[in-house]
Amino acid sequence: MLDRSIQELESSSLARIASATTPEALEAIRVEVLGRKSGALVEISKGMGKLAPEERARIGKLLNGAKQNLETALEARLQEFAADRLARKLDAEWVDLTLPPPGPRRGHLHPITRIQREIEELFVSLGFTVLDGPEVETEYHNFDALNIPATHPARDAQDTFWLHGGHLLRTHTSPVQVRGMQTLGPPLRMIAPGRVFRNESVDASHEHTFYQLEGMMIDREVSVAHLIYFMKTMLTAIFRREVSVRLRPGFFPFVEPGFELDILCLICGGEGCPVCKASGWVEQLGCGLVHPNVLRMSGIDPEEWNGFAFGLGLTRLVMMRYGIDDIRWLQSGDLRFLEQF
Ligand code: 2U9
Repeated sequence: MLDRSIQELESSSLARIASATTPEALEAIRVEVLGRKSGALVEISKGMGKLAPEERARIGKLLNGAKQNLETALEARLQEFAADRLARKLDAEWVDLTLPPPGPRRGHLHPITRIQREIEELFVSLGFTVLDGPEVETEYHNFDALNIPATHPARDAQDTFWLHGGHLLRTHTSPVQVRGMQTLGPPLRMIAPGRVFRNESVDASHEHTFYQLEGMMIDREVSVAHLIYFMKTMLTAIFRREVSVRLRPGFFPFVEPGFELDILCLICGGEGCPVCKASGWVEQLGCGLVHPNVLRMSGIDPEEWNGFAFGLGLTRLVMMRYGIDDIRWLQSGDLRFLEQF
């Protein structure tokens, strides 16, 4: 008699456990069936008193077996609920980890900043100081001190943003170097990266605001050989491979002799291609030995000291490295463009 009621209770409880839909429903079954005080199993066990000892042992075993199975079934069903809840939670909270994280997106260094920092690190490792200076300059520091007299065409050509009061927006970073010569004095090694301004009509290869990097070394007995060594070292670092350079005569009021420096075309190896306009060489920068007038005007005796100087368009370098065909992208602020870097 007790056996059957135990088996019936067990099988009906197992069925109810299997069809329970909430942890609360399970808990109710557990209390009702396994409850210590008034659980169904306990009720049955109360009937064991009047049984023969061997019968009591047998029923006792049945009861424990039923109790074990029911507790196991309850625990397993609870685990299913937990797994189900987690699966729903994962579903609800699934995020495409390939998507950028919500909230502020990770910033990017602007390609110009990236290349400027590379060149700065290189020159600092070569004992150069990185100088900065005012973007609003005096006519003296931007022109006169650079041996560019008032009448000199370079002054006009360099369409300058003149400001009230005779100041101007610097057209090159050379005035920074003039200030460097005045404050640091020889011997000196310095570079001056930064923004420069030219009142030019904007198109795919001209901007009114662009970035330059100029540099110079003043010491005793500085020769063109020193100039070539430092330019080769810099360009090899920038293009991350050995470069061949050549100098061509070039005129700049602030250097004598002045040169245009070319590198052997990295695309065609000198054979001739559209990049080098079939010349095999690509112009990189202007340079030369600092004009004695420039040294003298900044208090440096050209009889005792001399030096080399160079200037390159950082913006142009970035366009070459990343194959950017329109200069206007660089100051467009267009995230689609900037996020590529
Ligand atoms: C001082 C003395 C000499 C810097 C120089 C160049 C030649 C040059 C251009 C390169 C591309 C400007 O951005 S660009 O258009 N610059 O070609 N710059 S020598 O000579 C100096 C500078 C400062 C005191």
